[in-house]
Amino acid sequence: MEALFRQLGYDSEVERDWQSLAEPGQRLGRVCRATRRDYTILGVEDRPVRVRAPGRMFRDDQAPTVGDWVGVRGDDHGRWVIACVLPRRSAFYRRAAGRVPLPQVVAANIDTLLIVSGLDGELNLRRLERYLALAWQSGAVPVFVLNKVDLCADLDDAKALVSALAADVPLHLVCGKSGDVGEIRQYVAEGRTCALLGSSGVGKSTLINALVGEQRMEVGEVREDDRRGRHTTTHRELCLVSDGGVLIDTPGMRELQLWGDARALDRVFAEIAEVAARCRFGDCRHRDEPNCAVREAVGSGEIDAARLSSLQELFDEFAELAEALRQHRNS
Ligand SMILES: Nc1nc2c(ncn2[C@@H]2O[C@H](COP(=O)(O)OP(=O)(O)OP(=O)(O)O)[C@@H](O)[C@H]2O)c(=O)[nH]1
Ligand SMILES: [Mg+2]
Ligand SMILES: [Zn+2]
Repeated sequence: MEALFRQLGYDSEVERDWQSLAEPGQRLGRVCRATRRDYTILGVEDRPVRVRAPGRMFRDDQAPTVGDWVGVRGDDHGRWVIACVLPRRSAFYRRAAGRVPLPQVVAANIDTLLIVSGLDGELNLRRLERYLALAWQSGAVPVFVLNKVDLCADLDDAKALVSALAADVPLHLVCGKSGDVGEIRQYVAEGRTCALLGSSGVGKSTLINALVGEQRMEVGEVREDDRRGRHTTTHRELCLVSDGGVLIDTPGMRELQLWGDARALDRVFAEIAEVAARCRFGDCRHRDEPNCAVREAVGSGEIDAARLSSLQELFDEFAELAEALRQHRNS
């Protein structure tokens, strides 16, 4: 059990949090799978156990997620139920579907976020910016992964496009199909947790299988019509790598609505934030304000116009979220 805990990432911080929360009879484990109110937990017994979370956790927005450390206790019927969730060290949130502004926590206690794209089609740079806006708020470190190098005619071009987007984010080109994933193995180590994020069909599960060295995750064909939402991976799942490390597979996310604070955009659009310091107004949105240094820089070619419109679009979405939250609180 001790080896399993180490592999799951148990360390002095988890130990300290657990000691301050644990009540007699409770046991500690880590959520490896979550579907609605059913959870699978590792570490409680010598095999994965199925547990339920009490309804109040969902009402209070305290629902556990994959990657969470949880305390479980036995109920009157001899079944395990989740009693508490340990504080999260990091968490990747997006806005849940629906009109009411609510967060959905995709995965918790992640060290590295592998944001995967497939090189079999056009790279969606605007979507990568959206991922980064959420990633920089998560507390985990984002890494870009371009998969399917075997299907790309111009790797240098793809590389240049993505590194121009974020010079401070590591970028790796891999081939899940042939198992050529050496570059990302550095993030998989004992006590470390990596989550793979990205659209359906980019090869997240294929990469996990290559890293684990066996067919642990189901892999499916790339679908022409992603809109029907038939993704191969349908739930989030944490899996252990035999020589150490934890990988979290996620279903392709079609909608990646923003959650959190617009300030995250300063980091995603660092080159614009730098020039914006010279705009006349501190809260300049670079639209029709006078003496706008950013619009001037777009005019001279110093700043890419597509980057500015992307920033403005994400900013508007954050503003809309803030307004929805305000109305929700007042209702
Ligand atoms: N040519 C090529 N195909 C790949 C590569 N990696 C994955 N694929 C294929 O891409 C398809 C989708 O792979 P998956 O691993 O199921 O993709 P996913 O990202 O997990 O998709 P969802 O689970 O739906 O989110 C499969 O047919 C894989 O065989 C690669 O490096 N090269
Ligand atoms: Mg998958
Ligand atoms: Zn401006």
